[in-house]
Amino acid sequence: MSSPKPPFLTSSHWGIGLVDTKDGRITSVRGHEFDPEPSSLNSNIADSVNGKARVLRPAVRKSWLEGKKGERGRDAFVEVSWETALDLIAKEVTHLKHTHGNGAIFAGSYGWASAGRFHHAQSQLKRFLNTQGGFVRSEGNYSYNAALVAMPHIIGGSYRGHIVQATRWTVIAQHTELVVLFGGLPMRNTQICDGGNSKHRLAGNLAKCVENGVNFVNLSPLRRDADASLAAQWLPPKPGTDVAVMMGLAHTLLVEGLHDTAFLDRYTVGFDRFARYLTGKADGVVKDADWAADISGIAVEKLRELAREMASKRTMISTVAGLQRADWGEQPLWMTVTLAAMLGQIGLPGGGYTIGSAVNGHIGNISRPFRPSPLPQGVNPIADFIPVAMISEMLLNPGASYRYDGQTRQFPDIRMVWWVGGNPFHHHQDLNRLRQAFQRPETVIVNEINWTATARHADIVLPVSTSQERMDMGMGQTDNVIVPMQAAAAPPGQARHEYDIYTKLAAKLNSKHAFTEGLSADQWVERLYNETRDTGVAAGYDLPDWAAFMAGTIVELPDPTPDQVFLADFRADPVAHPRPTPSGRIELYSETVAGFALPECQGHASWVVPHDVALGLHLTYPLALLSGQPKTRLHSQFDNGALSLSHKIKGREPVMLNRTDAAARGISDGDIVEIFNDRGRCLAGARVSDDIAPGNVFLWTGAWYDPDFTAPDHRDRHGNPNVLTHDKRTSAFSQSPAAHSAYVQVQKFRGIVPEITVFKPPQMVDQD
Ligand SMILES: Nc1nc2c(c(=O)[nH]1)N[C@H]1C(S)=C(S)[C@@H](COP(=O)(O)OP(=O)(O)OC[C@H]3O[C@@H](n4cnc5c(=O)[nH]c(N)nc54)[C@H](O)[C@@H]3O)O[C@H]1N2
Ligand SMILES: Nc1nc2c(c(=O)[nH]1)N[C@H]1C(S)=C(S)[C@@H](COP(=O)(O)OP(=O)(O)OC[C@H]3O[C@@H](n4cnc5c(=O)[nH]c(N)nc54)[C@H](O)[C@@H]3O)O[C@H]1N2
Ligand SMILES: [Mo]
Repeated sequence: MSSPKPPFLTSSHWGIGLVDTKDGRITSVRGHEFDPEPSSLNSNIADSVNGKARVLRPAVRKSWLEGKKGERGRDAFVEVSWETALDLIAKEVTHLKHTHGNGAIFAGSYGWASAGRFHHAQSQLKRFLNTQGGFVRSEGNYSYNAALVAMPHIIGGSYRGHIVQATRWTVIAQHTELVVLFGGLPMRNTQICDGGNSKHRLAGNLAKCVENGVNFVNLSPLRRDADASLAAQWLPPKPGTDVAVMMGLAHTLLVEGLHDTAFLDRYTVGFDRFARYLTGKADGVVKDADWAADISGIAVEKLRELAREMASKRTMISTVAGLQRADWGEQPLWMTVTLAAMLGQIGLPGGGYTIGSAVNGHIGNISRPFRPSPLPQGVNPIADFIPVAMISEMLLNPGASYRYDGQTRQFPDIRMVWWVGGNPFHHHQDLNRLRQAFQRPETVIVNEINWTATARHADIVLPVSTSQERMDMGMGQTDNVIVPMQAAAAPPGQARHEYDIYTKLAAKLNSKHAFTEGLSADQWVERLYNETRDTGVAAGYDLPDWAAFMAGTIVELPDPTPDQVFLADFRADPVAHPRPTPSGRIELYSETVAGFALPECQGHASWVVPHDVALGLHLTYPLALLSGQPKTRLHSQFDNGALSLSHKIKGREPVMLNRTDAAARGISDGDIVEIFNDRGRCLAGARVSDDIAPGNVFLWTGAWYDPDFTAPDHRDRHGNPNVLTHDKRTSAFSQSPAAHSAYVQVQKFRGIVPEITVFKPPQMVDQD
């Protein structure tokens, strides 16, 4: 096979990239002409992979190395050889297996890692640990966990399947008159898709909607959660009140006889139970438009008008996943389905609902005709798992019991945590609590590209390559292309491919053949491609052979379902195509869920007041904190890259606040502010705007957590919202992350603005 020449092809969660190099170093990554609207996130890569924060050598926390406790996150590190680092790990794994068993190893290791089918960080770690007797895993994700647990009870089947089957925007452009957006349709979020987003199509599809006169209503605290081109009517609800808004709409439909009783009778169960609740017969509270207006702050006439308009037009309801990353996040899901069922347009072209419209750029835009082969992970002999967002809870409460999806379960007693391809000190809620939790295990191992806060909280840090530095094959979760990924540069310093790390470790632990099956990394990529090609050829597609593929072509496959309408088959014939629920129908009331006997979850959509409001914390901390996804990067990845840095204000992450809230606090655009509540505090840079409704602040996620241990509450210098969010999760129904429900106060920061330290490595010392 001829070796590829620059620019090298690569693939990332935000799209295909062309990598330029000079003297063996990556100098820039740009979009590919294949994509008409390439994401600008590529421009973060070059500076970051060459940045000061890069982990260049294996390192061990000094106290841990000396057998002392110390404090994770504060201690200095000692750089060691690979041989020493791997010997230490082999010794720990052996010790744990013999003393506590593999059930004491947690390798849930949640996170997005990088694109590429073979060098997928979590798959590599899990395959290795499965050759060693297994590990405790985590179940679900931070993106849409409440939907993963709740939707099978409500409409049946897997929620992952539902988003792949979402009604296409091209169908909406043709058939829909009104799109009602709960949480908007933030274009910043549609830049990405897990595993690859090779062609960005949403903007083009939305332009068709506009051309055809589709109307949009944006119910979100952020005006620009609906692109300006949509000319959407903006009705900002108070965060966490969408269920009340939807109930107010539902009540108007009901009392004005605008609901579709024929649809409800034929396709759903339990509407009577819900109606008794809606009208107050069940609990004495009438959930009418006045009630909803009071709770949400949206004018009552607007709600009544909107309900009537929705009933009179072909209406698509779109609810963002962000709404379920909030207190009682299962409820907006159930209420979206209930409202759509009352309108009776589910399964009609351009009618019904989509949940999670902007959770990635493919939803409603494209899917793929067949699945590529993943790296097989082997069999995990340990059955135990935790719901993904219970990491702190688990580490702080070994042996304690908890509820989840109707079950009562027990936490394992974890002694070792191994994290790869994820950044819990970015993604988890209540970082001060996570810091406490991370002091508990005997050993923490982190494989990282950069000295993230998570790496700084480890005992052993292993430096790894990035996807631009290795050969792989890219094919996203729903992408219809296969991308040859070429190694553009060698990993710097002593960074290595994770496959090579586990190969060495497996040799020390007598499982080398089980791990490698005798193949090198590149031979594995070839095997996965050939398996994928076989699947494709069997399905009737023409795919190049391995050598031709790797020599540099992007393979595009046809869209299997361009005219897809969600639940069309169920609507056409509910007997032939029943839903996989106990009744075979949409369950507006679920006996199963009612049987969980959870106080705030009654078996139908219910309104529950968010925690910080119920506790009265919003009286002291009056601003609702929204912490959606960043426009300038993927989560925390490449936060030290050019695009991400260019949006910072004096090095701090921007926080958007309304002009009146800023004026009331003497804050001007560009000021450094302190955001705080009972859980923590951080600095950020003020962006004063009319595009956010009063009473809210928006601090997107992903600024690398940079605690200042000399400041109150270990104040974060940088602007990571998770020092402010709570770790109570949505509810005992699904135990999902509930980041969007925090209340905060903001003040102008009058102290000396500290330097950001997290973009440099931690202190390195010699061993005593
Ligand atoms: N407040 C708040 N918090 C949130 C959210 C929110 O809306 N609000 N959203 C949540 C959501 S939806 C998500 S998905 C999570 C995302 O949380 P994460 O997925 O944890 O975030 P990333 O920054 O993508 O973390 C990936 C890490 O893997 C590293 N990495 C990349 N490639 C490799 C590799 O090949 N090997 C190894 N070993 N490491 C690699 C990167 O350097 C990075 O540190 O955040 C959640 N947190
Ligand atoms: N550029 C970029 N794109 C990304 C990501 C990234 O890190 N960077 N992450 C990806 C991932 S992993 C995920 S899961 C998705 C997340 O996709 P979403 O879940 O759609 O994203 P969020 O940004 O959390 O929320 C969307 C909007 O909901 C609004 N909102 C929040 N709370 C409320 C509320 O109570 N009521 C109403 N009506 N609106 C509310 C906020 O204004 C926010 O802008 O994004 C993906 N896309
Ligand atoms: Mo996510």
